[in-house]
Amino acid sequence: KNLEAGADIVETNTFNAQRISQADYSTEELAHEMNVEAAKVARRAADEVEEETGKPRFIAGAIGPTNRTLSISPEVTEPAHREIDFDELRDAYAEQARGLIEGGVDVFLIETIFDTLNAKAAIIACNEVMEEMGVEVPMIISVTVTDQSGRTLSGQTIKAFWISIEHADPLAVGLNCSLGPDEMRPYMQELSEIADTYTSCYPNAGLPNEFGEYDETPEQMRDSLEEYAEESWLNIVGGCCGTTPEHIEVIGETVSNYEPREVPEEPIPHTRYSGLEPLVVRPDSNFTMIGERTNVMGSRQFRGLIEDENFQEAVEVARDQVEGGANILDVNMDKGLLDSQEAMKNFLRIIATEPSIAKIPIMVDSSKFKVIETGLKNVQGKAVVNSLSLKEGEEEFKEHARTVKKYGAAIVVMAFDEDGQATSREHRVEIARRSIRILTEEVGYDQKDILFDANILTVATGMEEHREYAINYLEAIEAIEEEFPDVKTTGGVSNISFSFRGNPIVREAMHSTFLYHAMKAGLDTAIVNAGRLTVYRDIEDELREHIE
Ligand code: THG
Repeated sequence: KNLEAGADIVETNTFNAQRISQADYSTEELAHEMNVEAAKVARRAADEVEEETGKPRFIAGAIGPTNRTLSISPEVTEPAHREIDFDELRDAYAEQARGLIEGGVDVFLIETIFDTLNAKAAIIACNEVMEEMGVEVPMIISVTVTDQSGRTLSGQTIKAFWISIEHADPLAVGLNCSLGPDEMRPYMQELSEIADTYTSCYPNAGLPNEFGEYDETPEQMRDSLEEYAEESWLNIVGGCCGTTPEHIEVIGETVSNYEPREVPEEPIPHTRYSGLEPLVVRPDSNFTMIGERTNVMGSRQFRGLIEDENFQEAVEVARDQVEGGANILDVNMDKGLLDSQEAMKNFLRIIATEPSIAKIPIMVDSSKFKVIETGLKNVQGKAVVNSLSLKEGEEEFKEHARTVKKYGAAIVVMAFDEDGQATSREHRVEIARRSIRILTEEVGYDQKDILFDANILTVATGMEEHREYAINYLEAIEAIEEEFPDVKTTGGVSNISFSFRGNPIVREAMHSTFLYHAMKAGLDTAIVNAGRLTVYRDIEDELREHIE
């Protein structure tokens, strides 16, 4: 009936046809079959109407959010608890995607997204299944906002949502379900401005009434959606809960009088990350500060709290970094006896439930790739991985970078290679050149998603060969910024002063002096103790001269 009403695309009736939702009815073993059969039913109808009318019809495999969420704890007293984990969800989605492909869908429709981490699991599942089956099926990714805050249920803004999933390179991104067409207006406008792909919108027929029914008539809904078409915000339009073939017919007739939206080219041409909120690094943005203290190797206090599993106090360390001006939060759990994977998972889950912290993007810091991947499975936004390098050779570097890319994260690359840590200016720049070439040409990374760390090494150790470490770093930064303007440069500033441990006045003066010169050399971001940097001009002259 929807096809006869003029729909070009119909959805399969598979919104909850994965084993997680089906477990509520003990029908989880039927999940695969449900998807195959649902796709076949839709396929048959679409093919019939296509034949009758001579107009091509498509079927979209509906992949719902499931009834579990990866970013929210159902237990108020246990913020690290989740009803499900990333791998379980990904596997359930994969089973569904396999069935949908077997049944013959033309496109995946990952829809009604209320938690972006669930959506990331679905995206990875679809990509893995396509690779396994040797087919390509485009994706439409459709989010839902729950109230007038314009955020998803798990707290992300629309822009942060887009930044978190744009790596999927979807055929279209859009909004569905939600409030009803009037309330969706500002969010649809925003999405259409920032997405460099097609946009879609299929609202409910208004808000449900006290009986859970939807009252908006076809004409009412058409009037709202006609405005969207007039404003050129849409490429794909339709109806969700409460809409009937009549709604579809009326909407279709009206919007066909308008030109579809033109896809903008690179609407956000800058480096971008996200937490619950977006972080777009424009040329005129302030310097990007990365908070270093949520690092068990970098803070005795934080390590003690994590070892004692005093997560409540550990969260305060994170909050302190954010309040001190951190734009990104570095999290590192690499400590001998600690179960680093478990600690990374738990801490990231807990801070995910603290909006004042979760608003900023996370830097997942570990020297163990397993811990990095665990981190990526527990962040909703577009994260930064810290770090990869050529230390173990090109093959491992590429393999790890490919994995990180699946999660849509940016990468810090350290100036390390098979010969070890680069200390000369030339070696640092050569590693930058080689790693950036591999990431962009062989792995498909955008330069904007690479951060290069040319190694801030400790000076004033008394060792002759350490004398030029700082100047070599600054010169390397200048050269890398010149050659790769889109790549971001970074570094751990507090490393410079380890030789003055126990002398915080000198250390803090060294940090801000070094940062002052590094910023002049073009440094874009730095890992620092946010909130504890002295102002360069306030440093006593004699001390500053010695440092310089
Ligand atoms: N590059 C990249 N990542 C990094 C580093 C880098 N991550 C870790 C580190 N280096 C940056 N972070 C810190 C954090 C803390 C300190 C130094 C660097 C520090 N801590 C005091 C100390 O060790 O003396 C801790 C004192 C205390 O216990 O409170 O100096 O270079 N990509």
